[in-house]
Amino acid sequence: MIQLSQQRTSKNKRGTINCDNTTRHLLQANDFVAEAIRNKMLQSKTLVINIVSSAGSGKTTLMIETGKRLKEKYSIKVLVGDLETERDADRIKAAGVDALQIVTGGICHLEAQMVWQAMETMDLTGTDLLFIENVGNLVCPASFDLGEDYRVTLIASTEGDDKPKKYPRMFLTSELMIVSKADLLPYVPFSVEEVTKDARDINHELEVITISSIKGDGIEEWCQWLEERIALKRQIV
Ligand SMILES: Nc1nc2c(ncn2[C@@H]2O[C@H](COP(=O)(O)OP(=O)(O)O)[C@@H](O)[C@H]2O)c(=O)[nH]1
Ligand SMILES: [Mg+2]
Repeated sequence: MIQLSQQRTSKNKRGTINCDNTTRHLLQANDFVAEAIRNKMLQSKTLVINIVSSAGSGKTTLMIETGKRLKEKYSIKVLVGDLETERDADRIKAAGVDALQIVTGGICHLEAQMVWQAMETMDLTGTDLLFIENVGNLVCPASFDLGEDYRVTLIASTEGDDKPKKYPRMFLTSELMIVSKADLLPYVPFSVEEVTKDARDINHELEVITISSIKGDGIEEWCQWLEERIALKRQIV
C-alpha cells in the first residue's frame, strides 16, 4: 500500500507513483553475457556500436550510408534486431555490407545472449566495426548492455525535440546523439539547440552530430567519429 507521506513528497507533486523495478535482477544475467562479448571483441579489436532510437528514425538508412562510405577501408558487419521480418538485413546486404537479422519474436529490445548467439552464426574474424542496430524504441533497449564500446542514439527531426527528458535513460547511457533527418528541419517544429540542451542536462558529456542520410550532411563527421574510435580500439594491447 502506498503511504500517504510518499504521495506527498515534493518529487511526486502531481500524484506520480515511482514503481519498483522487479526486472532488475534479470539484468544481471544479461550483464554477465555482455561482459563476455566485450572481452571477445577486445581480443579481436572489433569496435562495437549499439545503435538505438525510436522506430523509423533512420537507423538502417544510416547503416547503409555508412557502409557505402567505409566498406572499402574497413571490414564492417551489422547485426540488426527486429520483432519480425528480415527486411532491414536484406536492405543492408543489398548495399554490399554483411548483415544478419536477429528476429526477436515479439521482444522489444535486444539482449546480450541474442547477440552472443548471432555472433556464433556470423564469422566476425577480422571485423573492424560491428554495428548492432537495436529494436526501435527508446525504452527497454536502454536497460540492456550488449557489450558495446559505444551507444549511439538517433533522434529524428520528425519525432519532436522533447524526447530526451521523457526517455532520459537512453540519453544518459549514450555517448553520442545523432539528430537525424536534418533535411526536414525547415519543415518541422524541432530545435536542435533545445534537444541538445535537454539531452546534455541529462548527460553533460553527450556528443551531438546532426545528419541527413539522404542528403549526406554530417555523414563525413560521423564517419570520422567512427574512424577515430576504430583506430583507438586497434591500439589497445
Ligand atoms: N527525409 C529523410 N528521411 C530519411 C532519412 N533517413 C531515413 N529516412 C527515411 O525514414 C524512414 C525510416 O528509415 P529507417 O532507416 O528504416 O529507420 P529505422 O526504423 O530507424 O531503421 C524511411 O522511409 C527512410 O527512407 C533522412 O536523413 N531524411
Ligand atoms: Mg531499421
